[in-house]
Amino acid sequence: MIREQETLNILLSNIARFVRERLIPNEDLIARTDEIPADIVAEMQDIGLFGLTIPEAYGGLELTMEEEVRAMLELGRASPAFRSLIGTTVGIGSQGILLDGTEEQKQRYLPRMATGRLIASFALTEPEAGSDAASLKTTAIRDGGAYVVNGTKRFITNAPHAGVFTLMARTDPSRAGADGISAFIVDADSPGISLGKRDRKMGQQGAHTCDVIFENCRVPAANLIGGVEGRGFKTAMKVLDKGRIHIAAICVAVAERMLDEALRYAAQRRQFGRAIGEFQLIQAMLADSKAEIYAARSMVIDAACRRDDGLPVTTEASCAKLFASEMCGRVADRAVQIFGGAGYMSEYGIERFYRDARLFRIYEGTTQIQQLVIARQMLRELA
Ligand code: COS
Repeated sequence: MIREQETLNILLSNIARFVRERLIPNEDLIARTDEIPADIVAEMQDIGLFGLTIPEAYGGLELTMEEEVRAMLELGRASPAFRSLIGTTVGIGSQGILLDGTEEQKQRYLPRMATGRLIASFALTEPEAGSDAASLKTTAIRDGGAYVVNGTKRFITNAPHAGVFTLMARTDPSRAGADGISAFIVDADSPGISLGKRDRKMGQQGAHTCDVIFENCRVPAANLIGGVEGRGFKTAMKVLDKGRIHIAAICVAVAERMLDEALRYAAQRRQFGRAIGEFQLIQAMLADSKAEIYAARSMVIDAACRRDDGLPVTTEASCAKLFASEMCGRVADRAVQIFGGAGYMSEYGIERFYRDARLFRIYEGTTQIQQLVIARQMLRELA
């Protein structure tokens, strides 16, 4: 639940101004250079964007889920690369520690994450374990006061900048599925960690991913999240429940931005003697987009409020992520269509959003995984 409307309004208007004045004007530069300039990163730190979800006791802003999605509905109006930079520290990289970590672990890591000086990444995916996360092969074998980690993690967002990884690894290789998996906090400068070269991607330039390779990397036993083996898969799933609501909010924000651009274009672009926005076939695309955005926005806020109420949200998070990401893809396609030939040209910027948005249907669980989660939950409830 929103705790203090007035404070939240100030935060939201600060983010909106930052998006308008600093991020949007730099989108093109970031797309060309594949780098977010250091001064913008510093401003993101100053506004507190890295600490949005971290409790006040550890130096963050302690936003509720509803407040977090409202913040993302603002931040997400700029290129998704900006959100990506804070996304893992605000979300999947820190939340495992927050949800299941010991007090000592929280005190050691969360305050530095809240300032944005320590970037957290989430290391679950592997070359042969993507959607089937429970089949991961990376091992963490106990050896005295440490675990020895071996394996490769793939497509790890923010790995090139990370100071710490939330790592899922198999502590019990005799158990093939989820039960043998544990979660660790691993300092990125630990001996035995190396990074692959940065992945070249279809879109979201400025957001960086790469492989993270562990070769006999010793992780102190004190860094086992919660101090208990075998709980890492559940930690990851709980983290993803929350992350999926966050991503759904970003999908809504990106769709709103694209629709704004398409609407403006339709109002000024003239063909056959009048603005193309006067043609009903263009209006249909605008109207369908508006209605679908409204539906997704309502879903996102509802799922967030349910989580704040302490209700289970696995189904709602997957529904919101599924619908919002697919909706965003449709809106991206229509926006390019409304722009016509200009939509295909880089200088108009809309093709960049079209490419950026394609990732939403894939990461933090593909559309097909969301379908599977939703249907399974329904069948489980019936039983
Ligand atoms: N919250 C808490 N616990 C959960 C959970 C959730 N959301 N989802 C599953 N679990 C628990 C289950 O209850 C089960 O525990 P028990 O055996 O004690 O009942 C355990 O975790 C294993 O779950 P399940 O049997 O459902 O695992 P599966 O391997 O069959 O499938 C899916 C799990 C497919 C849902 C999972 O692997 C997944 O989400 N994959 C996509 C991964 C992903 O999103 N990757 C993106 C990269 S990270 S950016």
